[in-house]
Amino acid sequence: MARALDGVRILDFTHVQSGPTCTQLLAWFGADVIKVERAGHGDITREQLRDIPDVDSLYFTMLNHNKRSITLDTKNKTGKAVLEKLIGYCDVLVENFAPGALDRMGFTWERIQQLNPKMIVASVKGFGPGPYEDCKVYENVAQCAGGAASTTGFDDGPPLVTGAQIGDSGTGLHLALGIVCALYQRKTTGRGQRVLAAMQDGVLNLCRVKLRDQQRLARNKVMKEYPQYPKGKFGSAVPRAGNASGGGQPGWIIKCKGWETDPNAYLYFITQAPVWKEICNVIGKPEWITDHDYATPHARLPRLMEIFAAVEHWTMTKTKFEAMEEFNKHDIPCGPILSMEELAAEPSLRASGTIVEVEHPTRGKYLSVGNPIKLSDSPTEVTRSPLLGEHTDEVLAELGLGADEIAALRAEKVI
Ligand code: CAO
Repeated sequence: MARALDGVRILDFTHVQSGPTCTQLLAWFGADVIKVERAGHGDITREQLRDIPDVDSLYFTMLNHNKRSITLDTKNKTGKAVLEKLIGYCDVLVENFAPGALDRMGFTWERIQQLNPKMIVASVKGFGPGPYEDCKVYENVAQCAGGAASTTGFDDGPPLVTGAQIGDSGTGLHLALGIVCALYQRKTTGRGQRVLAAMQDGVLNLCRVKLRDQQRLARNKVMKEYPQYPKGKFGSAVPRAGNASGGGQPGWIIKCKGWETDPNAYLYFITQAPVWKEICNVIGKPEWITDHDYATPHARLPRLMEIFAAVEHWTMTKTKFEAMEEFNKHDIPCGPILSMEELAAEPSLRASGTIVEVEHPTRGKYLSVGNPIKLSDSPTEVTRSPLLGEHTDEVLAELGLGADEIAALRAEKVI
C-alpha cells in the first residue's frame, strides 16, 4: 500500500535522540531517510548504554528504524562533493548538530539554497535566538530551561525532571510537523525554507498550562485546585503541584492493594464533577452526595486531600485493575500506574503496533515502540535500524558514482 510520504527523500544528519525521533517518524510515514554518519564512528548512541558488547545499542536501534545508513566524512573535500550531490538528490536536510556546525562544514543556508532551492533545512537546537543560542543542550537541560522541572515534583522537594523525553523526543515531534508543513507549502511556492524547533520552546509549549497558571496566580494569588490550598503558601511563581491534575477536574495518585511491596500498585484517580454521585456510592460515602461541604466542586476544593484519602481507603482493598474495573462501570475516570514491564507485555499494544518486536542481525529480537500515530491509508511496518554504512554503496550508486569512484572514496577513508 502507498504511504503518506512516498517519494520524499530525507538527508538525515541527525544524532542522539531529538533529530532521530523526527526522521524515524518521517520514515514510518514512507519517506526515504538516508542517515549520514561519520566513517568508523557513526552516531555516538550506537555505542552508548550497550547491553551486548560490539552490538548497536537499544538506544540507537530504537530511534533509527526504517532508515538507510551511509558513512561520509563531510569535512573532507571529496566528501563535501558527495554531500553536494546528496543535497541535490534530497528534499529535506534534517540536522541537530551543535549551533553553527553545519556552517563550519561550509554548508550555510545560502550555499544549500544555491545547490537546491527546493531544499527544506530543518534543525533542532537547544535554544532559539537569544542569549543561549550558541549553547549545546541535552534533554534534561531543556526540561529545566523550558519550565517543566520548576513545576514538577512536590512542594517540599527540589525541581524534578520527568522520564518522558519531552525535550528530545518532544522537540523531534515538533520538528516533524514543521517539515511536513514546509513540504506542503513548497507545493505552492516551489521553494524550500528553514524549519527550527528549539528544545526550550518545545518544552515550554508542552508546559503551556503552567504559563496559564502563572497568570492565574499573578491575578488571584491563590489556585484552589493546587495542593498548597488551603493550608500551604503560594509564592509569586507557579509551585510544584505533586500529582495534582493539570486541568479543571482535580486528581491525585492513590494507593492500591499491594502498594507496600509493589512500587507501581497505584491508580490515578479523578474526582470528575459529573460522576460525583457515583464516586460517593462506590467508595461508601453516600452522605457526601448531598452534604453541602462536598456536594459541589467549589465546596470540595479545600477538602480534596480528605476526599482522596477516602477514595484511597477503598482502593487499598483492591488491585489497581480491580479498582479501575469498578470505577469504569460508572464512567469514573482513572488510570493504573503501569510499569514498563507491564506495558511490554500488554497484548493490546502489541496488536495495535504500538509495541513491536523487531529482528536485528547482530542483536536478535528486541522490543521497540512503533509508530504512535496511525494513518488509515498509510500503514507503518517497522523495520530494523541499519548497520553503520550498510547502504553507502547503494546510495552512492543512486547518485551516479561508479564502482571505481566508490572504491577510491573508500581507499581515501572518506566513506
Ligand atoms: N563528517 C565529519 N564531521 C562530522 C560529521 C560527518 N559525517 N558529522 C558530524 N560531524 C562533526 C560536526 O561538524 C561537528 O564538528 P565541529 O564541532 O568541528 O563543527 C562535530 O562533528 C560534533 O558535532 P556536535 O557538536 O553536534 O556534537 P557534540 O557531541 O559535541 O554535541 C549535542 C552533541 C547534542 C550536545 C549537540 O549536537 C547539540 O547541542 N545539538 C543541538 C541540540 C540537540 O539536538 N540536543 C539533543 C541531544 S539528544 O537528542
